[in-house]
Amino acid sequence: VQLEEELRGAWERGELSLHYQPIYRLADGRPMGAEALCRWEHPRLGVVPPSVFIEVAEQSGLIEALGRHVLVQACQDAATWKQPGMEPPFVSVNISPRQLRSGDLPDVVASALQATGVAPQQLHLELTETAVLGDEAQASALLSRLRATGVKVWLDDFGTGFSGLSHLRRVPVDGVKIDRSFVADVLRDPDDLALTSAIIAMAHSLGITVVAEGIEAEGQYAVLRERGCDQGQGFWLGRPMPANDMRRAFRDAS
Ligand code: G
Ligand code: G
Ligand code: MN
Ligand code: NA
Repeated sequence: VQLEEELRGAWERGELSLHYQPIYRLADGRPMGAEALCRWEHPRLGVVPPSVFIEVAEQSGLIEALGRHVLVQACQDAATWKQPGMEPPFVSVNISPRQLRSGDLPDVVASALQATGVAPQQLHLELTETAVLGDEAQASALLSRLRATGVKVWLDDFGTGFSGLSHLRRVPVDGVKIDRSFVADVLRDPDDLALTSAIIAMAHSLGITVVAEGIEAEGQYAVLRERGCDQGQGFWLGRPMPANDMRRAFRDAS
C-alpha cells in the first residue's frame, strides 16, 4: 500500500521517466526503432524496476493514468528521432492487460498521436500473449480497431503462453516478440532452436514480423539471423538508455 501511495503523483513529481532500448534489423544491423521502458527514481529507494511497480500500478488502477503519460512521452520522444531522407524509427510501448481492457485505449492512442504529430505507423503497441488470451473474440475486435488506425500491434513474451502458434491465426497482429527465455538457450538446447525456427516460419507464412528479445551474445544474433528472424534487441546489441542518448544513436546511424 505504501508503494502505491508513493506511486500516486510520481509522474507529476518527475520521478518516472522512459528509457529506450534499440531494436535492430538483423540482416544488416540497422536500428529500426526502440522499446520504451519506464523507470521510477524513488526519492528514498533509488531506482525501482518496472517489474515491481508496474504490477502495483496494474493492481491499483494507477496504470491507466500512468499508461497515458507513457504513451504521450514516448510519442514526444519518437517525434525527435526523424531524420530527413530516412524512414522514422518506431517507438514500441508496453500495454498492460488492464490498459487493454479499459476500453478507451484507441482514444488514448489517437490523442497521443495527435498531440505529438507522430504517424500511426511509427507507434507499436506491445501486448502480452496472456492479456489477449482471455476473451479472444473481444481482443481480436479491439486489435482490429487499433490496427485500422495504422498503429502496429506486437505480441510480447511470445511463446510463454498456452496458446502458442495456433493463436496467431485468429488474433490479428503485425509482429511477435520471441520471449528471451527461448533466445537464452538457442545455442545450447536444440528444442529451443527448433521451437524458435518454427515460430519464425509460421509467423512468416502469416505475414507477421518476428523480433527476438534478450540477445546477449553474438552467437545468438548469428543463429537468429541465419534462421530468418527479422529484428532483435538485447544487452549485446544495446542496453536501455535515456531518450537523449537514443536520439543521438539514431542520428549517428542515419
Ligand atoms: O525493464 P524491466 O526488465 O525491469 O521491465 C520489466 C517489465 O516491465 C517488462 O515486462 C516490461 O514490459 C514492463 N514495462 C516496462 N515499462 C512499462 C510501461 O511503460 N508500461 C507497462 N505496462 N509495462 C512496462
Ligand atoms: O517483458 P518485456 O519484453 O517488455 O521486458 C523488457 C525488459 O527486458 C526490459 O526491462 C529490459 O531491461 C530487459 N532486457 C532487455 N534486453 C535484455 C537482455 O539481453 N537480457 C535480459 N536478461 N533482459 C533484457
Ligand atoms: Mn516488451
Ligand atoms: Na518481452
